[in-house]
Amino acid sequence: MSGGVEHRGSTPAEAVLAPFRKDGGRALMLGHVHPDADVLGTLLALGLALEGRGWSVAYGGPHAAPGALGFLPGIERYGRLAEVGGPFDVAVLTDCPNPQRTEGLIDQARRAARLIVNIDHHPDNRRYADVNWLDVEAAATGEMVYELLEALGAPLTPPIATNLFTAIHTDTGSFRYSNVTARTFRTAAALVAAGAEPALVSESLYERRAPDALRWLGESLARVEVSDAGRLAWLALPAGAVPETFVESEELVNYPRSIATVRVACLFRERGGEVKVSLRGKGDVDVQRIAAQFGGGGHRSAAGCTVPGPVAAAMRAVLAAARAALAEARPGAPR
Ligand SMILES: [Mn+2]
Repeated sequence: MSGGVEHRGSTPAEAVLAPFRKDGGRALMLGHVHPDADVLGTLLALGLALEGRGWSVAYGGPHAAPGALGFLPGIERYGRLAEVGGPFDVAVLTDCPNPQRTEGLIDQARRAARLIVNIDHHPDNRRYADVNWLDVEAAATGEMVYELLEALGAPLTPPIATNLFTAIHTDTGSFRYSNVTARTFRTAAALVAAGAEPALVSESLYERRAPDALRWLGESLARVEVSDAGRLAWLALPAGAVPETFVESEELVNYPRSIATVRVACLFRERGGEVKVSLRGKGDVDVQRIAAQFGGGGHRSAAGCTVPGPVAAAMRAVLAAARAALAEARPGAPR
């Protein structure tokens, strides 16, 4: 799968720009499993920019967009794809480190598209495309697609700006995480100037809970456990404990993360025979290395994996790995 062009850094090279330079063409914007705002916002932003230049663009992936992101402009274009269709001049994957996260759609895309482009900020990206643009310094793929559209001279319409602003907003925890840089704010400022509305995005993301959601939140938070002198905290949700749609719409792992002394926070969600694990690190623990031990991936401070159930067995295995990571990490207060 390797052998394609690889470009690293914050500015797109000509090899990255060339596929999008012509006026008119056919493109596929291909998402991954359980799409979040970074993948959806970037696929929509790039797709809308191409549509503005006369392209015909198809959008979709193995799962539909979550209802909570229904406010993203153009989201009605995105849906679950059984087949990718085609033919396409180019198929684009954003924020997708591993092509297996398309659940097989990548294989159809390779047959249907003349060129596959991979745009991503994950350090563990597999470089699976014909053109691979990787910027591990970017807080979100949203920052990269902003640079791409600037380099192409594409107009930043309010719908495009809102998609990219939301992508950056969510991947930075509302501009709070350690991945935030001066560049993040410069990009966000340009997007707000172009029509993204920060208050509207925040309200759409965080203030649209159903009344029942607070009861489910209470049920969930009552399950938080803390150990290892406060350095390890987790929240385990056995199958059926709270509705799946509620869990999908909340970043529950942020609650154990919010404890002052915590350096590794975990969320365990049992469904089917599997347990989905979300990991967050504060300070000097690299949670990507914990996730990688179980076939998962992500970033230094935010990673995930899926391990076999039941939830008690998953917790034993992952918490043991987390304790080992804590023991290895430099002593000292969390940053
Ligand atoms: Mn991302």
